[in-house]
Amino acid sequence: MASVGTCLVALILLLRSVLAEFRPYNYGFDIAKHVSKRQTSRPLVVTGQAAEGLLLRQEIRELEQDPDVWTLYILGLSLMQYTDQSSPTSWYGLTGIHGIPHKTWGDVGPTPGNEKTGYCTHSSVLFPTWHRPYLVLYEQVLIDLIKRIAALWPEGEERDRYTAAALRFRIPYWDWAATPPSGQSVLPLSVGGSPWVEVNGPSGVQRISNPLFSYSFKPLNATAFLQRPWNIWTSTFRAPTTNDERAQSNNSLIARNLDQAFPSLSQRLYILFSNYRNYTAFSNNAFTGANNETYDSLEAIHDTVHNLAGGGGLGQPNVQGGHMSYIPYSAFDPIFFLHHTNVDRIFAMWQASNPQSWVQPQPAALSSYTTSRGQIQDSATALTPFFASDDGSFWTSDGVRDHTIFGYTYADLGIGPNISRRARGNVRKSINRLYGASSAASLFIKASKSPGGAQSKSKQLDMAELTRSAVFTGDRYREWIVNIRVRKQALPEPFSVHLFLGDVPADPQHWTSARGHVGMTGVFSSDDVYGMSMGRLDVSGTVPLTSALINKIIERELGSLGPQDVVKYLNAILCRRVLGVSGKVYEVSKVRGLRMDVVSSVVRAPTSEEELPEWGKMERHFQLR
Ligand SMILES: *[C@@H]1O[C@H](CO)[C@@H](O)[C@H](O)[C@H]1NC(C)=O
Ligand SMILES: *[C@@H]1O[C@H](CO)[C@@H](O)[C@H](O)[C@H]1NC(C)=O
Ligand SMILES: *[C@@H]1O[C@H](CO)[C@@H](O)[C@H](O)[C@H]1NC(C)=O
Ligand SMILES: *[C@@H]1O[C@H](CO)[C@@H](O)[C@H](O)[C@H]1NC(C)=O
Ligand SMILES: *[C@@H]1O[C@H](CO)[C@@H](O)[C@H](O)[C@H]1NC(C)=O
Ligand SMILES: [Cu+2]
Repeated sequence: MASVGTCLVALILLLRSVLAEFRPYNYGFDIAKHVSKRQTSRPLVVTGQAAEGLLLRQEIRELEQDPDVWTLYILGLSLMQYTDQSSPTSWYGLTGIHGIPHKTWGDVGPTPGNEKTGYCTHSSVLFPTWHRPYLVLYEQVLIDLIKRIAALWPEGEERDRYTAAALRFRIPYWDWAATPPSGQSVLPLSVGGSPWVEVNGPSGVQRISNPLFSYSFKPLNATAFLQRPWNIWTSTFRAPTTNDERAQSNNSLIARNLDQAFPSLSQRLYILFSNYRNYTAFSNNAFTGANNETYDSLEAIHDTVHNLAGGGGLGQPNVQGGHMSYIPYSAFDPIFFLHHTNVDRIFAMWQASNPQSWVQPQPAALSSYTTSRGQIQDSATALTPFFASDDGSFWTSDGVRDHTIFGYTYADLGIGPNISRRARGNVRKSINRLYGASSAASLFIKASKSPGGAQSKSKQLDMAELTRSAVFTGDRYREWIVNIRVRKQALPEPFSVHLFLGDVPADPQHWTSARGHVGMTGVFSSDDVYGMSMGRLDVSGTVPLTSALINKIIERELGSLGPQDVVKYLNAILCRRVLGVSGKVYEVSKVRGLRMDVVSSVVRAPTSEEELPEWGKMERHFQLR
């Protein structure tokens, strides 16, 4: 009897946790229905929260330190996900703006020929600016839900607390390039740790499905989801374990890969902030030929994170990537907005450092719902479907240039709308602190702060002393980069290019953990089924080599960062691989338009935290074959 009883208890517990995966918070009445009824069909104007003051969008781990705000965030997301899919402000309605289901939002119809794609703009000068009002719209809807939820607590001290907390909320960002707190992964536990979460609410503590872990379609519209497995997967996945209905997310795999990737992402950001002064080059990954000194971009770095967050082919053999790895499906995964809020933050930081450079007219490289390839896009192009006012006008890049008009900012900028010299100093400090660690520049800043002596106990300083003469000549050193350029649609699936110094394991599952893995860049392409006309577009990205080379100097495998040593060394040892997000390894010579060059530039190291490295002209050394 006892064992039957134990089994029963175990069964009930199991059932409970399975059910919890598909359970919203129970308010005691059908709140989701209530919410969708109140949402009217007139165009929703993107206003932001300026009327309520300027607040910080915080890093997700920081937001979690404010338990009341965090509770409301989880409840708000959950409610949005359980709001009827036909509502334009439901999770499905908002995330569906980006790609699939290729549906008109807010009565903003398609231009002829572009019915079979989404509104998002990629490989375009509008990439950073289009996503800005998109995030504001999502933030605004979420804040509205949060305020309503706070009002549902019975009158009293608790309700007052939550009502006050609702006024402190702005959407968080996820910094995938900063060193995570000690003992933690780059992937926050709140996002990848568990499919369910215990949360307080107006009816007490309940266990609900974790709205940051995945989104479950309610229900899945298999007609709108054009291909397998999208039309059988009823929720979003990261590094799915199978291609069929039994799929589950493997977040530990995502976490492992992000932990191995962040030093490279961090170097790329550091270079982006110090050497990219032209908005056109900074903003997007289209390779035009005019930008051949600057192969990287905010978008290319962002693509790499998409690739990794979906699984990127680095998981189980023959299993494809999850939603984040594919443009048309990526926005459904709750990590999408966390990622893009960080992209917006990097954009704002870059703007503060480069206040003069802005959107210049460029032909669109891809089609979107309201844009045809080749159409000229400029700073006054409508960012559809984001209404700026009741009269039906849309936001433009010029209109969203100053993000503070929407009532949010980021701590890295210092609070306040003024992009002043002080703000620029703050930004540079943040950049050095968060992303400078893996750069030779940081060794120089540290070394010049404490020249030798007692403090040089830190490992990094010792390394600095050891490698100083091999790396620096005065305050100059040489940065090494691999420039990568490829046809966006080179392969039938999104893919990534990986670089290694030395041996490459046969199984891609072991690539990122291989000793010689230097970095990767992701190409976020998509099939012609998704109507973006990627046909002839070339895109570019980079993999920085400098910190890997400095490690080789420390290991005494390499003499110096000088071209006479490095070129010979790289020629002998640098290997590349191309990996589809399905886990398929492609023969490099068969990847259309793939060209990779090793380049370098002499850089002047900064002497204080308020400066960034100054880059010289890019020199091309050799092409990888
Ligand atoms: C499902 O998707 C199809 C194709 O996009 C669409 O015509 C149909 O209205 C959708 N069904 C629902 C219930 O939204
Ligand atoms: C998830 O990925 C990890 C790391 O690659 C692997 O060890 C583990 O077996 C995977 N889990 C599942 C359920 O496939
Ligand atoms: C920025 O780059 C674009 C495209 O390469 C070019 O047309 C423009 O002149 C550049 N702007 C400046 C200020 O150099
Ligand atoms: C950029 O293009 C010019 C002209 O084709 C060439 O001379 C130069 O080496 C290129 N620079 C790089 C970094 O590839
Ligand atoms: C903004 O910056 C300008 C130029 O540095 C300065 O003159 C002005 O006083 C600043 N305004 C505020 C509100 O800080
Ligand atoms: Cu994206």
